[in-house]
Amino acid sequence: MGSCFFLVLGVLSVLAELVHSKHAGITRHYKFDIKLQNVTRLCQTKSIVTVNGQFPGPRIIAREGDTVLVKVVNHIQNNVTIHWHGVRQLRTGWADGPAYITQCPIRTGQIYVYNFTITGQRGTLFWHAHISWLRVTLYGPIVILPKRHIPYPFPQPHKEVPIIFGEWWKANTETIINQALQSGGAPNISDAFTINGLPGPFYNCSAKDTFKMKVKPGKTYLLRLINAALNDELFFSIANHTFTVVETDAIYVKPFKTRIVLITPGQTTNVLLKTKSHFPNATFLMAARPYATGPAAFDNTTTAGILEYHQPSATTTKNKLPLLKPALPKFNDTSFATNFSNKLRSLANAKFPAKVPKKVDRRFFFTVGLGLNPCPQNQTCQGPNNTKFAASVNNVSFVLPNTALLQAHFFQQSKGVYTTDFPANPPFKFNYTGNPPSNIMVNNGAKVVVLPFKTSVELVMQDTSIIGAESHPLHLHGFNFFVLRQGFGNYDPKKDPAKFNLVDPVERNTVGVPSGGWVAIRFLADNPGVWFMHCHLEVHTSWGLKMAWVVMDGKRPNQKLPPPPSDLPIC
Ligand SMILES: *[C@@H]1O[C@H](CO)[C@@H](O)[C@H](O)[C@H]1NC(C)=O
Ligand SMILES: *[C@@H]1O[C@H](CO)[C@@H](O)[C@H](O)[C@H]1NC(C)=O
Ligand SMILES: *[C@@H]1O[C@H](CO)[C@@H](O)[C@H](O)[C@H]1NC(C)=O
Ligand SMILES: *[C@@H]1O[C@H](CO)[C@@H](O)[C@H](O)[C@H]1NC(C)=O
Ligand SMILES: *[C@@H]1O[C@H](CO)[C@@H](O)[C@H](O)[C@H]1NC(C)=O
Ligand SMILES: *[C@@H]1O[C@H](CO)[C@@H](O)[C@H](O)[C@H]1NC(C)=O
Ligand SMILES: *[C@@H]1O[C@H](CO)[C@@H](O)[C@H](O)[C@H]1NC(C)=O
Ligand SMILES: *[C@@H]1O[C@H](CO)[C@@H](O)[C@H](O)[C@H]1NC(C)=O
Ligand SMILES: *[C@@H]1O[C@H](CO)[C@@H](O)[C@H](O)[C@H]1NC(C)=O
Ligand SMILES: *[C@@H]1O[C@H](CO)[C@@H](O)[C@H](O)[C@H]1NC(C)=O
Ligand SMILES: *[C@@H]1O[C@H](CO)[C@@H](O)[C@H](O)[C@H]1NC(C)=O
Ligand SMILES: *[C@@H]1O[C@H](CO)[C@@H](O)[C@H](O)[C@H]1NC(C)=O
Ligand SMILES: [Cu+2]
Repeated sequence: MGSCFFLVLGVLSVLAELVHSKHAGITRHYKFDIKLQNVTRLCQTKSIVTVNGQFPGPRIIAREGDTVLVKVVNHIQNNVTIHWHGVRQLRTGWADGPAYITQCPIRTGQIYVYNFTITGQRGTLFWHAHISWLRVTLYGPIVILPKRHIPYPFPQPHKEVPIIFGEWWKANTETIINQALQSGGAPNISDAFTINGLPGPFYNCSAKDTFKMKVKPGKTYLLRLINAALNDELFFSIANHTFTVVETDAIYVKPFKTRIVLITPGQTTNVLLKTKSHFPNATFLMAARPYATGPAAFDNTTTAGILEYHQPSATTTKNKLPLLKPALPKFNDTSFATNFSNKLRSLANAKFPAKVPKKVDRRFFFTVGLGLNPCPQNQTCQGPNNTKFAASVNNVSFVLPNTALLQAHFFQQSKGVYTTDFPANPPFKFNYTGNPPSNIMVNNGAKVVVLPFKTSVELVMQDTSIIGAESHPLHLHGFNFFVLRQGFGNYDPKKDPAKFNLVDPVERNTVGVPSGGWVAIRFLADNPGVWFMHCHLEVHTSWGLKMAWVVMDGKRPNQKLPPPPSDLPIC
């Protein structure tokens, strides 16, 4: 399915690379046909939305400095957009993808060419649909290799293997989220998690749908881990093996060893896996299951794959080898999560400096968490006490407009689309991690923060215990940020800043706001456009845990957002 096409593309890319100077990047062309495909999982055949009939979708492979052109053709009845998650999109905000933020949807029969250059990033990212819940099956890896002749800052791996986690529902997920938003209740939880699209042996009728990674003894493999699940952070481990974490969100980190990785939706983590030096007398399971902190029910199942050693001499019979299972933390092991997050540090060396903003122009304090909306008068609702579930940032539950914010901004037609009064601080103070206030109703609207070009921003995000404390993986479009510190309870603006790490904080695009705690980040707003920020638990995004930053043009021509491409979809 399309593999021949991609092989041809690959050969053309290599040829182009040979004739091209080693400094400038090349242009890589992809075509994404959005179409339905019948797929069988968990004893059931289901029609799912795919790119080119593939599930998971095709890999985008590029080098740092390359331009990527993806022609997306929508052959299905749903509106579609694609987001290149973590790609900075320097002055190419029109190619970012979130529906009604940077573009109107690509409608049935329409075409849109995403055109962006990968600058200053190398590692693993991923692409996914960015409208409603279509990303449940519309996702795939983005592999960004270093520039030619530039080595990794770690041993060259024998092989590189993307491992992309997904979440699977037997029912139609568009029906599920539409039902939930209508009724006000929580959406139905998933039936399985997947590794490269396969649930693995712990589910009914699923043993044949198990990801197998064949390895040789004594080699180093680079696993490109991606969490593309909708609603669940995941613990991941391989029995009897240790990982060395070398990169997160396409930024190198100081290497450290761990048997278990925690990865939130929206995060990517590159790890080195050194295989055993001799053929072992066992087969090893790799497994992932949720880290779940919230009050709601969650999918408490385990997805698994197999790490299979290639036998040099076929003496032992494979089937008789014992199958070893990895030990994973308890579903609510927040101390593991905290220890793991605190180990992540930027390389912060001469080649890969950590450019932490040292001065701060604007400080923001955002509460993130759940809330409620009233039930419409003629309806009964399934949220608590006949209400509708909502979620908010500083008590604003974001409502998507019916045209794109970026167009409204660029053409100075914001009236009736968005307002610029997003609060820099919570509208009322309370003990955020203690007893919630009596009124937990949210405000609804499309409010943004406007930032002059190159504003240096410090943002503290504080979880609330409204309805229940919960870890929220917040994702920022258009920027990486530095994670200065995290803590529990209420952030203390007098004491906590003294403990900020301004030397080697990890740089990323998605960070878990700790359950019942806070996280402080900094970023430099040097990319003009409109940039979405939201919880990457899709259920919370649907409930309104999202907002946008409008970053104004700078004075110089190369500090301005160019006009939109001529094929940009309109509403
Ligand atoms: C999927 O299966 C259904 C029912 O068998 C069939 O009608 C449909 O044409 C199939 N779709 C595709 C894309 O193969
Ligand atoms: C992609 O964008 C660049 C400018 O950033 C432009 O020069 C080029 O023509 C565009 N390519 C296509 C196919 O639109
Ligand atoms: C969600 O779950 C409820 C309760 O089990 C069920 O009645 C409903 O049909 C489910 N929704 C979908 C879309 O499957
Ligand atoms: C598998 O099927 C059995 C028998 O139908 C059922 O009891 C069990 O709950 C199923 N397990 C899962 C994980 O779905
Ligand atoms: C795997 O780990 C277990 C527990 O640490 C140990 O008992 C066992 O010997 C190991 N097996 C192999 C083949 O490494
Ligand atoms: C391999 O393991 C099996 C089952 O645990 C055992 O019977 C066999 O003796 C082992 N072989 C070797 C060479 O260790
Ligand atoms: C999750 O499943 C495990 C068994 O796999 C069980 O021990 C545990 O109690 C379950 N936890 C919850 C919160 O359902
Ligand atoms: C984790 O969940 C268990 C119930 O399965 C509960 O007893 C325990 O207190 C929870 N731990 C934390 C840290 O919340
Ligand atoms: C409730 O009233 C609104 C406005 O009058 C109407 O559009 C909607 O269909 C009604 N919903 C139900 C469930 O009756
Ligand atoms: C629902 O109402 C009960 C009784 O008034 C109250 O104790 C509870 O906190 C309410 N739940 C929520 C989520 O507001
Ligand atoms: C906030 O609430 C928590 C949990 O109830 C409590 O331990 C803490 O002392 C409270 N903090 C303040 C400042 O009241
Ligand atoms: C697709 O998007 C357009 C523009 O926002 C909207 O008018 C239309 O109703 C949407 N169509 C569907 C099927 O959702
Ligand atoms: Cu969330």
